[in-house]
Amino acid sequence: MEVQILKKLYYQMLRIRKIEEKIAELYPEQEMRCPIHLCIGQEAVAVGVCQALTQGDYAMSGHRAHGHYLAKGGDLRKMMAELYGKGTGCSKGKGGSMHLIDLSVGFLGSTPIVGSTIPIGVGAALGTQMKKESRVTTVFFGEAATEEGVFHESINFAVLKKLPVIFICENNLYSVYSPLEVRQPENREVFELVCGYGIESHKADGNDVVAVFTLAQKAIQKAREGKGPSFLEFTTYRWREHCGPNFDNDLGYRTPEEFEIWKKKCPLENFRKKLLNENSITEEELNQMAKLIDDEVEGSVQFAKQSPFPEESALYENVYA
Ligand SMILES: Cc1ncc(C[n+]2csc(CCOP(=O)(O)OP(=O)(O)O)c2C)c(N)n1
Repeated sequence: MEVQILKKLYYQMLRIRKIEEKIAELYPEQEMRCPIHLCIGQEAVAVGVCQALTQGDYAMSGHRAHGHYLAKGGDLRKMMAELYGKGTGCSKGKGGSMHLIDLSVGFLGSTPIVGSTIPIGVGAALGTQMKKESRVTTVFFGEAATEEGVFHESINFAVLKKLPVIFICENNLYSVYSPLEVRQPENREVFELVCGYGIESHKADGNDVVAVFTLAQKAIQKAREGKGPSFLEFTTYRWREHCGPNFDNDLGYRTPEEFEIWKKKCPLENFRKKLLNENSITEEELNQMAKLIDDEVEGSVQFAKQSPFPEESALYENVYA
């Protein structure tokens, strides 16, 4: 793989990690008043998939959307402003962390109702197919969304119509505090279950950004050629609590040992070592990247804090019900 792409993959992952760590650091100030679901530990899925998309392609997500929004080309300053509820935010300050949207980069939106963007993504793909556009739609969701009826209806319809849509399942093992064991029969893999619908389905290491990119690239190419949808399951792990900036390994629903095992599988750290070992990147370049990102993050926080709240007169604008 080209060194430029490898560097880009690392840069994008580091950017998401640093932004989210900054959010975690600032959240206790209580100036961001929306709930936040951090994707620290899961950066490789967002980056690997979005690197294989073009700007004209579409992406949708759910409550854990920061990484997907940014990897798809969303504007960091607008995202930060959104978290602070400001009028300069990507959803004009009315959405918060779980309602990010930027049509200019094909990010059609994210919503917190689990599984709810899956049929919307399928609808978007149907629209592009009818208009004979070459766009591909990707929908990101957690493994708990596959337990919603709408997921099954959506897959069936996408297969039936051969839609250019890729279902991206980030399997981080938990639905809030419920592990897979209490939700699914033993040894029943999601990616195998969906094969019954006749969809091409694969599972890969979601902490290996190159594996994600490679698999996504193939599925996207296939969809673009009109050969139908794919389901991709990526195993990964969220480091922080389900909702909020803290760590929750003391709650008892997952063990500190398990957390340590997954920390050793850090998608950034392992990729950084690999790039250094194969001389694809130098320490100096890594330092430059870190500096560039730190400056960008700092600028975005200042922008968000200094931006005004939406005007009262805007209360009913962009509201549909
Ligand atoms: C329809 C619906 N049911 C329940 C919830 C409450 N809820 C919010 S997040 C979540 C767990 C989601 O787990 P998963 O989809 O695997 O994503 P993760 O949080 O692990 O990234 C639940 C049950 C919800 N938001 N929507």
